[in-house]
Amino acid sequence: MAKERVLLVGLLRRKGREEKLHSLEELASLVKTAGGEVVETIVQKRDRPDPAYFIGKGKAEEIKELVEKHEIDTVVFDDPLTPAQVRNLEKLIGVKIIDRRDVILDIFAQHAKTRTAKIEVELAQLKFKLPRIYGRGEELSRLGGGIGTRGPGEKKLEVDRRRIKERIKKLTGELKRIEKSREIQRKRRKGLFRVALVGYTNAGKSTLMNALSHADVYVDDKLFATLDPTTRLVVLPTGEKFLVTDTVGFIRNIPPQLVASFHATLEEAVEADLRLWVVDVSHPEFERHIKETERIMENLGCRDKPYIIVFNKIDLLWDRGIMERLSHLYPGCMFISAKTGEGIEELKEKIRKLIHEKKEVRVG
Ligand SMILES: Nc1nc2c(ncn2[C@@H]2O[C@H](COP(=O)(O)OP(=O)(O)OP(=O)(O)O)[C@@H](O)[C@H]2O)c(=O)[nH]1
Ligand SMILES: [Mg+2]
Repeated sequence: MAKERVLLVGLLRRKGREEKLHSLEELASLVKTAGGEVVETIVQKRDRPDPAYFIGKGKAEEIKELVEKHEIDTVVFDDPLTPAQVRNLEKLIGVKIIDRRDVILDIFAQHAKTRTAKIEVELAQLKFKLPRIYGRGEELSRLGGGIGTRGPGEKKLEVDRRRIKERIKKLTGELKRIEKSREIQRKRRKGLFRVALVGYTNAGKSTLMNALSHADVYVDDKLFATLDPTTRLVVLPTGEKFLVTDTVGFIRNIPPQLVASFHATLEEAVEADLRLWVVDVSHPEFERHIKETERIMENLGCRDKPYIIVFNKIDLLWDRGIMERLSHLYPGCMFISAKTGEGIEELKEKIRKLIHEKKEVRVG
C-alpha cells in the first residue's frame, strides 16, 4: 500500500523560533512512526493565529495548491486546532486536516496491544473527540482514513454523544478494576524496593530495562514503542533485590486526556521508591525533554519524590566535556550507555545504596 502523503504546517512566532523548528522535526518523526511520508513542510511567520483558519487565508489557499500539485492526502498542523478551524480548512483544502495530538493518539492506537492499553487509548480518543461532535446527526464525517482516524475509539464516533458518554463510563469502570488488581499485586510485592523508568519517548528506557534485568523488552527506534508497563525482578551480585518497571514515554503537547487515561500505566511511576528519569543526552533538545518530564511528573504528583537523572547514550557524545557541566547543573545525576553497558554497574551500586538507606529508615 502506498504511504499516506503528508504536508506539515507550523506557525513561526517571533518568540521561540528555534524550539518551533525542533518541534516540527519531532512532528515529522511522529508522522513517520504513524506510517506516513512527509512530502513537504510549510511554515508561516505570524504572531497570532487566525481564528477561522489558524494560518492566514492566503496561506491556506497556497496549501490547497500544493496539496493538488503533490497529491497530498493529509495536512498535519503542529499546533492544536479548534474544531471550527478543522472544518473550515477541510472545506477549503479538501483533504483531511489533523493536528499533532491526533498523530500521537493514532500512534498509541496502533501500538496498543494488551487489553489495558486498548482501553486506555479508546478512552483517551473518546474523551478527546467528544467535544468535537456537535450532537445527533452532526457526527464527524471526516475525510479519508489513515493517520488520526484509527483505533478502537474511532468507529464509535459515528454514534451520538449520549452513547459515547456511556461508553466512557463503562471503560472508566473497567480501568478502575484493573488499577485495583494492580494495586493488590503491588501490595503482594511490598517489601521489595521498586524502581520506575520514566522519560521522553525514545530516551532508551526499554534498553536500560534490558541492561538492568536481562529482560527481553521491545526496543525500537520508534516513538512510543512501549505502552504497557513491564516489571522485572533484578537480583544484584551482592544479593539485594529490586523491581524495575518500564513505562510509556512522554512527549511535548501530549493530549492531557491521554495522560489521564494512562493513569493505570503511570501509577507505577508514582508509587515507586525511586524514579530514574532517563534522558537521551545525545539529543539536541535534551534539556527541554527534562523540563517536559518534570512537568508530567508534577502533574502526576510525584515531582518531589526521589529520583535520579540518568543521562543515557553517552556513547554517542563526541565531546564528553559536557558531562562535567551537567554534573554541576544536575547534582547527583548519572551517565550511562544502556547500549554498551557503560555506567550500568555504577547505577546498580547507587540503587543498592538506596535500598539499604530505605531499610535503615524503616528499622530506625
Ligand atoms: N547509541 C545508543 N543508542 C541507544 C542507547 N539506549 C537506547 N538506544 C537506542 O535508542 C532507541 C530507543 O530505545 P528504547 O529503549 O526503545 O527507548 P524508550 O525510551 O523505551 O522509547 P519508548 O518506549 O518509545 O518511549 C533504540 O533504537 C535504541 O537502540 C544507548 O545507550 N546508546
Ligand atoms: Mg520503550
